Amino acid sequence: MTGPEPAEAARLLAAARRPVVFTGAGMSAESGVPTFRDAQTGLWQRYDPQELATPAAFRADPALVWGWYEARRRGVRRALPNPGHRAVAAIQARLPETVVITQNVDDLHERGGVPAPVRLHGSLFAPRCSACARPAPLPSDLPPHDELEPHDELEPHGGPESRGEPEPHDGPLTPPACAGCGAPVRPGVVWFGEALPSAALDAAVEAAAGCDLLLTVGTSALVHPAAEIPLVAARLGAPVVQVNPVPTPLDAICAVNLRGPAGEVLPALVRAAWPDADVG
Ligand code: BJW
Ligand code: ZN
Repeated sequence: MTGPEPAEAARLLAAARRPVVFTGAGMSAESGVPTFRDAQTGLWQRYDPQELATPAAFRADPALVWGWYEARRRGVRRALPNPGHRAVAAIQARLPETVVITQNVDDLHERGGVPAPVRLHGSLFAPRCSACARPAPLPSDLPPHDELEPHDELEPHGGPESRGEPEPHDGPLTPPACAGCGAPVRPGVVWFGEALPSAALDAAVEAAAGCDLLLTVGTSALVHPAAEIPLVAARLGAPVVQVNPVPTPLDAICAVNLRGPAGEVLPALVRAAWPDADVG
């Protein structure tokens, strides 16, 4: 990184004691996980959120919705954390009071070394009953990621899907029935019109209100209430540093805007803040 903006961001990070890292889909883009709203590649360019990401959509066609989320879950299983995820882990390793808040439903922060991110929009890996909310087991289509042999490890930038090859079982898939009440199991994510998990939202607001730096990475900041988290930090006087290749509605409140991909900007930022940092 060169120029005054990266140097200022590195100075703010080096001075922080309780940073918040707030992430969105762009954080995982370089791992091959599609974002939602990017032109050409975003999921909402190809799919209608009203038909896939609302409670009404699931009621209308549970197999369509379950099949789509299962295909995405399999895509995430093939993805690997990128250098940006590892840089976030390096920040938390350096500053143990760091709180990582993510809107992402993948598990790449965990696999990248952040054991317990605050999850505002749930997870692809926590299905539950659509009626009684009882947690349901994940369909056992593959061995757990930890048990993959090295030669089984799939490409970081997407597998067959990204090469345009058909996915096995892509398409509608009848969801399993809840072991308790028999109702269809649903993905454990937060759809439009649903409340965010209150413990996660409370933890996020508290962390943003108490932080001394908020680093927002790879989010369009269009989806509420998550998009308000950086605003809480800014309102209470914490500097906000944004990492995104393009402008967002947060630009105006940011002390520094670092235009670029997270997988390049974050490792450079960490190295600039702490020259001895291990960012892989
Ligand atoms: C890179 C990069 C690289 C690319 N490096 N960067 C106030 C105003 C207006 C509307 C509302 C409001 N309050 C609530 C609403 C309604 C609604 C909403 O916000 N709608 C707006 C879209 C208009 N919100 C809700 O419905 C929420 N619920 C709610 O409000 O409930 C109220 C309630 C209370 C009490 C009882 C009942 C109800 C729920 C929102 C749930 C969002 N769910 C989704 C889907 C999750 C499941 C799934 O995965 O399918 O969450 S939508 C989708 O958007 C997903 C994401 O987490 C979320 C945010 O997207 P994100 O992460 O910002 O991705 P993108 O694609 O938008 O942006 C990517 C960015 O990365 C871009 O900027 C790129 O440039 C950048 N990038 N490559 C760094 N390499
Ligand atoms: Zn049930």
